[in-house]
Parts: sequence; structure tokens; C-alpha cells
Amino acid sequence: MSSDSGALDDLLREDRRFPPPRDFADRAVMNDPSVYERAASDPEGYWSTWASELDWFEPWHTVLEWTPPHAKWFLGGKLNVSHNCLDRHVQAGRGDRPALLWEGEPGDTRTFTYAELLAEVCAFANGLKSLGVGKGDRVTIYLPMVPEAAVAMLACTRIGAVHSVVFGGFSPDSLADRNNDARAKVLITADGGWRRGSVVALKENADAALEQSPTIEHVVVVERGGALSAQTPVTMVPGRDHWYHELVSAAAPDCPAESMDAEDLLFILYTSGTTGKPKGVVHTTGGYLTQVYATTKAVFDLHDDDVYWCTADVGWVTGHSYIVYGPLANCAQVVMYEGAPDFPDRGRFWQLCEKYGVTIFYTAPTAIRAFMRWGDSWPGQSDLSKLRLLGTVGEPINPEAWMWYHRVIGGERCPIVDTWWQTETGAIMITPLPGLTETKPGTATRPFPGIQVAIKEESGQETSAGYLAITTPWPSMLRTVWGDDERFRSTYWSKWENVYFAGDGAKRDEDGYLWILGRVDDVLNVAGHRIGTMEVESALVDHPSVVEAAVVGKAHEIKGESIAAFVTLKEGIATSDALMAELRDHVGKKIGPIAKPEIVVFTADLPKTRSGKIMRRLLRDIAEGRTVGDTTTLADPAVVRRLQQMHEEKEG
Ligand code: 7RM
Repeated sequence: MSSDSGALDDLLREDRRFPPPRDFADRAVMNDPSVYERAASDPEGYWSTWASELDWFEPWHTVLEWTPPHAKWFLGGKLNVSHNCLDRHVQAGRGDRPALLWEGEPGDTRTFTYAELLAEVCAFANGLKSLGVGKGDRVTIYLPMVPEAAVAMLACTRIGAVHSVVFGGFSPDSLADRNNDARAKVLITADGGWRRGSVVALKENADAALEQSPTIEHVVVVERGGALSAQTPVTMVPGRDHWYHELVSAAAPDCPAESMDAEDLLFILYTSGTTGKPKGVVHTTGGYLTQVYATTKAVFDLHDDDVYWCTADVGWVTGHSYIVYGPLANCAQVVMYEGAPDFPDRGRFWQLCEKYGVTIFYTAPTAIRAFMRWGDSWPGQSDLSKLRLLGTVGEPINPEAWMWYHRVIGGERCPIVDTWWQTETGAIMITPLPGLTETKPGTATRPFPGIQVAIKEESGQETSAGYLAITTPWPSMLRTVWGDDERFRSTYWSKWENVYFAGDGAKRDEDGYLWILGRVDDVLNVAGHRIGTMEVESALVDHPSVVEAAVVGKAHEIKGESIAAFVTLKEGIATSDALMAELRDHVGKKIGPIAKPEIVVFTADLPKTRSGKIMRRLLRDIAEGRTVGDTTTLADPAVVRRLQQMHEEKEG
């Protein structure tokens, strides 16, 4: 952070401003600027107004109980998330409206109306019940981007089971760790999914994970269909493994939605932190649904005629909140795509936008930077004139990429919402409102109405550049870390009293706008995916040739950040390119391909303080090719020079 302050000052000199287009503002969901003051003067009343747009089986008696660091929202209220995403719309006569417009990577398509999605969810919910799944049980979902991923999530919420979705790119070891930590009873997977023309063999990975997942009693396997299923053999263990389609066809069609307490668990989602072990972030029912419902409607300015596409994977929180729960709670028409943006060619996303008439498009800066590099001719080949609003999430967006998105994708007419939030916050926290906020490239602008943030120094003193903090509870906040409330307290609530530490750096400019500067802890953000440096280090030292490893982030043109690993080998083991490749693969196997280091530097020593702490700051300087800062506290200052030489050779 510190070494980039030159670039940051340039950023803050950004003076291009984009007020909401007049016609956009006129019909926007939110176009009364007094909402900010109204929400600030009565946040509980503000959130209650949103909550009352949902169906409640029983009303809440208390909006908020705040016993730091634990919050409860809408106490006494009873509701069901799947009811609010499905039955509510069908009962309102909107059953024939398309809910999911799905396209597979090879171009196969499936559409579910709200009535059809409800029927499928009910049948599968009954299927889960037949396997003994009940309220409070944990279910792991390890699926590609197929409609059954949304169905499985909604079926769990229908019966009060707690889902834990594991991204399909994670390895068997990562899947087993999550099964075990959650003590999951059932695993839902598929024979496979398509990615860039290749099959990701999920059941095979699941089988490997199941050898070390003793709590899993049953496995449900979705047949992806088409050529994939024809060419992907699956071993079914009798009594344990069940085909999804057989369960669903045997199941009764009706399944009443369980009445859930507002504070009952909705899901667990594992996310990387500063230790080697990912944390199970816990979200509950009423507050989460209220905030994802409100932010989807207000930030994406959802209207009846919109076709909405968020390109995330359901394995990440963005997929939970802004593919499944927020949009479906709003009765949106949701596009869902299985595959890669560059398959069969680099125009695929734009072809999809044209084909489905997408009006609202939400993606990550890393994708935007890749599109930018691939050139304007790809989007130029499709008709993008239906687009009216663009969004970004996952990492800071550089003004150059913002301007490209605005010009080439948005045709200079679409507002851009740069939305800051986290797995832990559950829903969008800092964002423009497209009918109200004048945007500037690179800033997420202001907190959503009803949200209060501050920028603080370590001491707690407010400042204009420092740590991002959230100072009051919000409905979709994480409630705890699954099985480890102590970690919840120490990670988020120990820096300042009763104030949430987000782990990001931020700056406030003269307009009061917030600029998010990236992580200030040992969490990397590679192509918008969170990866803990410790996780990668543990995977490296798990290899028999490695004694010690230190992992840092390094700026990357497309991915934002890439992984650089400094590795010390065991005595007598020779360095080689083959070993380097083996180590990268080993990390891929332990965690998943996204965690593979881009660079591996072998080193006899790591820079350490005299007390033995690895000085990551120096490693970051070396990885970035910067002048190395103060080395006076090093046990052996010569080590830095040797490392710099080795790194330069590598970069060659
Ligand atoms: C939604 C999501 C969270 C981390 C967060 C930030 C970074 C996310 C933005 C952003 C700058 C943004 N959840 N981040 N959005 N940084 N501007 N608009 O990404 O849990 O996977 O990651 O992502 O560092 O702490 S996440």
C-alpha cells in the first residue's frame, strides 16, 4: 500500500465526472437524494421498510438487537427465503415469467419460468428430505454453473438446511476440508461441467474428497447432459450415491416452505483469511434477504423489462447474493452462463448479451481488463444497444479499465456502479446509486443508504487515508465464523471497540468519495478471488522437497494481483524447472488451479528479522522490482541482494 502512494495520488486527481443521464434518473428506482439523510436519521426504520416488501409468515417484534459483536435483525420474524424467491411471485400471478435463462458453454440452453423453478425446487427439496436432510443440517454444493446449482441452494433454504457452496475449481482436499469443518451430511455434485471446451470432472474430484469426508452420508449427482455425460464415466456407490434426476422424478411435487426464524442459519460460505485455514462465514435469513433484495433493486435499478446478467460463479458470494437470492427475490429475469468468456471465441459474452437482450451487466475488473486487451473488435461484433447499466465488483477498478468499459461496452450511455462489499458483508455496502450519484472512474463513491463507514488509523482516530471500518451493524452482516466465534471476534472486531475491520485500505477525496485501495492483510486478490498467502504457503511446505515458503502478491496487468512464491528447498535437493512446475501443480492440487503461483523463486534463505519473522514487505518489493526498503532489522542483509538477482533472472 505505502509504496504505491504515487500512483494513488494520480488516481485521486481523477476529475472526469459522469452524472446520471437525465432519462435514466427520471425513471430510476432511487432518484430522491433525501434517501441518504432519511436512512441515516433512522437506519432501523429504513431497513424495516425494505424488509416489509418481503413476505413474512410472522412479523418481527424488534428490528435490531446489537450486543457487539453480535447482531440480530428482525427478531421474532418468521420467513422463508425460497418462498420469497419463488412462491411469492407465482402467487402474484407471475409464474410464467422467465426466472433463469441458462446457456451452457457448448451452446445448449434451458429456461425456467418462476413456476417451473418452484416445481423443480419443491421436488428436489423432497428428494433431500428422503435422504434424511432436515432443518439445520449442512449440505455441501459442488456444482458447475448449471440451473441445478440455484435449484439446490433454493431447495436447501426451503427445508431449512444450511448450504455450503464450494467453488467447482477447488481441489478434492479443499472440498474435504470444507465438508469436514461444516460436518456436512450430504454432498451435491455433477458428473462434470464445461470450461474452455474441457470437462471439469467434478464427481471424480468429489470421490477423492469423499475418502476423507466421514460426515457425508449421501451424494447427489447431477447429470450435466449432452456430450459431457456421454464421455464422462461416473462411479456410483450403491446406497450412498443417487442421481439427481432419479431423486427428483421419484419425489412428491409439493413441499411446504419451512417457517424459519429471521436469525436461523441460511448458509455458510468459506473464504480465505490470514491463516492457512479458510473461515466459514455464517449468514442468517431475514437480514441477509432484506439487504440483498434492497441492494439488487436499488443499485441495479431493476425494472420489469430488464434482463440481468451477473457473470460470477455461484461458488463465490457474488453468485449467492447477485445471481440467486437478490435477483430472484426481485422476480428478475436472470441470465446464467456455464463457461468461459473466451470460448469458443473472445466474443462469447457479447454474443450472449445480444442474444438474451441483456440490459444490466455485472462483472469483475479482471474480466474487463482481459476484454480490453483482447481488443474492441470483439464487442464491436455484437449489438450491445440494450445494455443500460454496468456494474463491477471484486477488486479496485483502474480508471483506464473503467473508461474502456464505459466507452466500448456501455456506448458512453450506461452508468457504471462500482460496488464494494465482501463475503462477510453479504451484500453491497459502498456503491453509487445509478439514478443519483455522479460517478468518477475508480471510486465506489458512497455507502449505500443505511450503511455507515469510517476510515480509521490503527488508533481508531478518523483520518482521510487508512483502514476501512464499518461503524454500525447492517442487516446482511456475517453473524459469526462457523464453529469459531473467537476467530470472528479476533479477525473483525478486535482492532477497535464495536467497529468492524474490513481488511481493506481506503481514502476519502474532497467530494467525500471513498477509494478502496485493496487488502491490508495477508489476503491476496487474484482475478477477484480471495486467496490467503498462508494457504499457499501451507500447500508448498506440504511438498516433500520444501522446507520453507513465503508467498506475496505482485501487481498483474489483468488479474490485478498474481502470486509470487519464495521457496527454500531441503538440503541436497537441486533446483530445476521441472521441480518448479511440480510445485506449482502441487499447489493446484492442494487448493485449486486459481492458487498456483505465477512465479516460484528458489532461495537458500528468506529475509528474516532477528526474531525470525519473514519480512514480507521486502519480498513484495523484490517481487515488484522496486527499491527495497529498510533492511536494517534483517538478520542477514545480504540475502536481499541474492534474492533480487534471482528474481531478475526469473523475470528475464
Ligand atoms: C464481493 C467480493 C472481498 C474483497 C474486499 C476488497 C475486494 C471487492 C471491490 C473490492 C475495490 C471494489 N467478496 N473488493 N469489491 N475492492 N473495489 N468494488 O468480492 O469476499 O471475495 O472479496 O474484494 O478487497 O475486501 S470477497
